[in-house]
Amino acid sequence: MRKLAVALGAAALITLAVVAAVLRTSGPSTASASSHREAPLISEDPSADNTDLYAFRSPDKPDTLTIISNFIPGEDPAAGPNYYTFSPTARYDIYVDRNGDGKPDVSYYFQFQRKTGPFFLGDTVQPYTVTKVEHGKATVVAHASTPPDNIGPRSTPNYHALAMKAIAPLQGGGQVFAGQRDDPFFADVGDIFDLLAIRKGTGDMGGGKDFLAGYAVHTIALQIPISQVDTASHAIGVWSAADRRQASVHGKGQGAWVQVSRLGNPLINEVVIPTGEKDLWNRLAPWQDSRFVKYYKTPILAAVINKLYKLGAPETNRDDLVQVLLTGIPKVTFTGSTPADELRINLSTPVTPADEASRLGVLGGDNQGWPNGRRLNDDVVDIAEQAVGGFLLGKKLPLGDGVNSGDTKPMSSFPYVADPFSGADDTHGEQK
Ligand SMILES: [Ca+2]
Ligand SMILES: [Ca+2]
Ligand SMILES: [Ca+2]
Ligand SMILES: [Ca+2]
Repeated sequence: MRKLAVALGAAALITLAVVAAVLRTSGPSTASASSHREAPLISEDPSADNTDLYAFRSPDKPDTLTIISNFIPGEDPAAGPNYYTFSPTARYDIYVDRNGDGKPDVSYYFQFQRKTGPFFLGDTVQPYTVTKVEHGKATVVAHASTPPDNIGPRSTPNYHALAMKAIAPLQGGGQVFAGQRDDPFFADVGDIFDLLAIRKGTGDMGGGKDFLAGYAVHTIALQIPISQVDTASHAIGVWSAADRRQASVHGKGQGAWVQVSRLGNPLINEVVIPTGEKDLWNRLAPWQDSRFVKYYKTPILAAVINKLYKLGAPETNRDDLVQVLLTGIPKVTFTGSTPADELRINLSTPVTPADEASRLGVLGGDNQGWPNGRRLNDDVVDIAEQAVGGFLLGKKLPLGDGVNSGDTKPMSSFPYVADPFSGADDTHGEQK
């Protein structure tokens, strides 16, 4: 790893800068973001590509946990007539680990159908089932339908009301939503992949461009009573994945499910895992993450920051990153000694009122927010850059990408993620 970092000389930097410049002109559909198109194989299968995962105590219902898992990167709302849908041949998964072993104790599986549309149009309303597996027992806990994609005022009038009608109850308590939403992730993608090129100062002074503005994703949102997943320490881990079936060689029956994408903490496969292992990482489960610990201990991102800005970010022995990202913050999100990439959250941390929340979460003196869960407004790019810069070791560098919030405001109630822009509006990544 160290060798690799040193080998990243000026020529490599220039090459990457050129790549970033190309990305900048072509928009998020070809660019990368939190976990949008981050690995070679999954970038060929966008409908099964996890983009971002969020987990937070619901601000309006603090006795519930909301988990939001987004898929399908860079949806241009105007991309008809076969608009974006969940894949009917994929299985979308949300996993909860209650005992810190990197294996699921409660699993939710989402499977969607696709209907034939009228005229030359696709029908984007998708019936789906939610299956909960716990103690080896599978129960269907919801039959529901997505709203249509936000096509325009003639096809999908009163879009907000249409979308809200698609919220469905979960058997046993809680609710569920699945369908197109605005991508809540915000980042100056061009800059990040220009090796943290920063448009202004060291990055925490604004001036960035949100490359996800105007683009949508497909959201799966679950809201469940905390009592169903709580533990003695109140710390749990969450991750999400997508599976496809293996081909059946006998031509009958169905092959086994194979995981093709996963996501726990933001930006892991993106900037921690080296390119040659990104496809492997997507196929493995959190309990298998010990093989990747070395990349957290000696993060290439720190080497790159130093190369570019000579900021003296610690490049080796980063047990602080191993702790925060793989086993949890001591006394807050610690789930045990098994290194596992999970989005950890302490379910007893009180909800921070919206006007007191910091976009920098725990790094900004707010007890909620990534890496204690992740809220829609958390500025994970700035948090990640500052953490890699050595924040937890006392080296507080004002790093960031200059984009401090998204182009839409989260809703105050479930499913919280804002309505997508309509295809007819055709915003194409314009700044709002
Ligand atoms: Ca991904
Ligand atoms: Ca477990
Ligand atoms: Ca957005
Ligand atoms: Ca930012």
